[in-house]
Amino acid sequence: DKEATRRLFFGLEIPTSVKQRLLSIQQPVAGARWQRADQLHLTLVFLGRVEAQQLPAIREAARNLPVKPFDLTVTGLGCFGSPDHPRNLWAGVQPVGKLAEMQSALSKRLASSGFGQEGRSFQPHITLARFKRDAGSVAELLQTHERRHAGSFLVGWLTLFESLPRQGGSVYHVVDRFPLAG
Ligand code: 2AM
Repeated sequence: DKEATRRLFFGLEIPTSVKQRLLSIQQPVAGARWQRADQLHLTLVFLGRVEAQQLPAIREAARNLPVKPFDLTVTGLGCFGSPDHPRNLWAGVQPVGKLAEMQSALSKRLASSGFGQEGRSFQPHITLARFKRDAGSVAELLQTHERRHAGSFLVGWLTLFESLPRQGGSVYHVVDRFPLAG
């Protein structure tokens, strides 16, 4: 029953100052659906549709993750698809190693509680725009901004988000926050 499930994922919230710098690269590209400030986030683990009764186990898995808080820099631009046929335009982060460690610790906890994920490798990214099938090129935009820094922030917690489909793009609500305990 769809009504009884929620579409959930774990990720990072992005500070407002970083969001503002990310949004400032927006420019008209045919077929682009730019994300609004309130939609910007970084996904760590996508859970998909989850039943209410599974929530306690999910919360438990995220509690006291043995990872030390660390600084993350939002830098660089890339796309999924190709620059001339983009599907997703995103900002990258550095260092990826620390974040991958956190993602892997969380994944393992979730897996041992029975929440297996697909075997996709972790490609940390902050989606800035999504594109229709016959969208315009982002080659020039990528060239202009490929090394752009959007600021740094301290990653001190992970966030459980709910994704609500809405006209004009999904809306993301914070369900809960889990401080890192390393
Ligand atoms: P995206 O921005 O690259 O599309 C909510 O939908 C978040 O979960 C988005 O950040 C989205 O990534 C990500 N997401 C959606 N479906 C996913 C999937 N099957 N596997 C991994 N991440 C997914």
